Amino acid sequence: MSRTFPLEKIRNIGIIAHIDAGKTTATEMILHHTRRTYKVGSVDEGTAVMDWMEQERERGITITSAATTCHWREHCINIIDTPGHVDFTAEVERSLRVLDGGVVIFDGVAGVEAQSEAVWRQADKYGVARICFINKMDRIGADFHHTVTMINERLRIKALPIQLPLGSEKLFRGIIDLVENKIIAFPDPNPALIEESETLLAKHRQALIENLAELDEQIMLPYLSGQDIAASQIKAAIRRLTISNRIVPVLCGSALKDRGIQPLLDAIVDYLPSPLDSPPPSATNSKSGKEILCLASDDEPFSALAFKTVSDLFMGRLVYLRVYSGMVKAGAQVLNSTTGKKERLGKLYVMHADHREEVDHAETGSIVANLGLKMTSTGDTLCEPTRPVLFETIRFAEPVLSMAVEPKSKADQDKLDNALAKLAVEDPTFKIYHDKETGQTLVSGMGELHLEVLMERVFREYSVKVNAGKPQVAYKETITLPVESEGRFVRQSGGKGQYGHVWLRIEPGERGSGFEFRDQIRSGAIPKEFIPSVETGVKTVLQSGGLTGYPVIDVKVTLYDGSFHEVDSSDVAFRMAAFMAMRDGIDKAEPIILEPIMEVEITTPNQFLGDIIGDLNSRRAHIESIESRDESSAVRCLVPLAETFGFAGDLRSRSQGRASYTMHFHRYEQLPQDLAKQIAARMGRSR
Ligand SMILES: Nc1nc2c(ncn2[C@@H]2O[C@H](COP(=O)(O)OP(=O)(O)OP(=O)(O)O)[C@@H](O)[C@H]2O)c(=O)[nH]1
Ligand SMILES: [Mg+2]
Repeated sequence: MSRTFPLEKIRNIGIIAHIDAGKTTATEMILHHTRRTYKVGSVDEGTAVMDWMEQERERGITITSAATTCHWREHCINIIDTPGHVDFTAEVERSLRVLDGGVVIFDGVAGVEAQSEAVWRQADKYGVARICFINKMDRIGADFHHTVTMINERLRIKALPIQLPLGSEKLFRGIIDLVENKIIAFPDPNPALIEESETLLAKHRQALIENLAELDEQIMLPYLSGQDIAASQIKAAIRRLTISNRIVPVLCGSALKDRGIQPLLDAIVDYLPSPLDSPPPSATNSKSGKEILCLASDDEPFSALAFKTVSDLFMGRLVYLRVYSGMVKAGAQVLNSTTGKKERLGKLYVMHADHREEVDHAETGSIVANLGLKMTSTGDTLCEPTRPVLFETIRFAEPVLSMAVEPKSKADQDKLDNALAKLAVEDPTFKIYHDKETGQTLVSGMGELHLEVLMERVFREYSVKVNAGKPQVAYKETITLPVESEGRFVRQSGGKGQYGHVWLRIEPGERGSGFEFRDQIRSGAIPKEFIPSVETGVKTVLQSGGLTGYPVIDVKVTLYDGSFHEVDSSDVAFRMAAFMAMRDGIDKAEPIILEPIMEVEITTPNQFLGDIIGDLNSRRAHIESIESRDESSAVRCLVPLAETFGFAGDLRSRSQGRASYTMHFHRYEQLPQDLAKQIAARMGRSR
């Protein structure tokens, strides 16, 4: 097996941004220029190749991240186009986890919008190197410099323009390339503009070199000694600084008008990292727990992370993999080190949105899909059985909204359960609960659009008509006091008895930390084989909830003591003992109810501002900032999700339809006492 492309010529990149910034339009243009497609796909006409799903084409938005591969200047670029709508944040999370670089797209009129900031933080978490593309320079109100300032201020990164727009709006006539020291004029350039741009070029190129000299020694030395600095030296410095996340180069253009796309492709190749430039992912030996250095090389043993699964009604289950080391052949046997089970890889494919191109092997740095893995889920590591390496799994946000669903026809209950289960496997932010007391099926997700899209899929893909209740806030519980709690499950009724006994330390975790389980049994007080059952018992209680029945989150549980019986101990007995210890423990640990708080950003003409602020105040909003620019203002605030129902309609009527807003999940916070009491009274269950 030999490589088609040397590793240093691979780029794994994501296109990320706020909704409607132009990610899919830019990706379609990239596919066109790299001759992957001959006809340019259009979001507006419902022909975008990357937005292949029926609902994406009808709604004109991206819902699911789509992968594709193209070639530019003898490099192989694997691209994932992600959705911008906040409800589909899991698609961005899983993509960023496996990518080396990102192209962040901004709408040149709106600048840095709320969701751009959110995806920026997600990329920070994974250390993904980025370049910025200020899009829509053809639109009225487009302002390159204002957007650069916003990137510097809001995203707290040094944004370094390596291009300037030549004119803007209707007069967007070209791009000034500060690195190559040239002007790229579009057809029909304006001579006066070109003349003016020569002065701009000289001034801003000097500023670029000064900025680089401050940050990079290899530019500083020739700069101080007054030497000329070649474009190749500038490029090398920008590459070093981008890969180490010290700057972001900023480019501009108009994806819709096909302006600036080729320079963008050049920048992807020139400045974004290859798999060799990215630090090896943190990995441990799944048997010994010791750290492993997993180098990006075909000569290393195979390792890969499963980051997405898709159920195809006809084909079966596709599992997307990012290969971190080694090579693997289709059909090979691999170890799933997360589950500890061996599995056989079926066929391997390179994906092009929903089209597959079969390949016989996958090499280091590649992104492929597999058909044949039955027991591998998102976040699992696959590897060569002789080197059982385990990568960190992917953490997804907790769903914030839930609603009751039932089939329109009772006969469809099994079909509905099956459809929901399949969708929940694909989407880790979509969860299903069966409420034993009411017999209802509850589904929860990231927002109204998320749940609506999924219920539509249940109908279109699984042919089940669904009655859905009104979306409700998905409250959570957590604890506020550390406690120690004992659980003993001992039964002696003739024959073989039951014996399980645990001591748990239950502590509050940081907000957003989820659940952590630690095993501190050292002296063999409980045999190793029963520890997973203790964890299962703990999780059961967290799922079924504390005082109100809402799931308990942000808890650290340590198993530190207990005892066992040679004959009577069993998995069930330890699960029950853990269950009892947790139930008691949570009661003693002063549980509280948490509610989801949303970050809302509203843009409104100034004359409606007062009225809108009044409305926000009545919704328990906390106003963080109000920024005014020309005739309009941008309000950023935090509002409990429970108070946002009907907000869209109110905003429309208070502003004659001229205000707009975006909203995304911020964090869980304690519900005020009076409201908590009401909910506890409504939901409280007797034990
Ligand atoms: N004027 C102008 N409109 C653009 C440009 N790029 C994209 N658009 C338009 O902006 C809208 C959104 O474009 P998309 O490419 O779907 O944006 P997206 O970022 O993929 O959106 P999501 O995937 O839903 O987050 C479409 O109507 C495009 O035609 C541009 O450069 N100029
Ligand atoms: Mg899109």
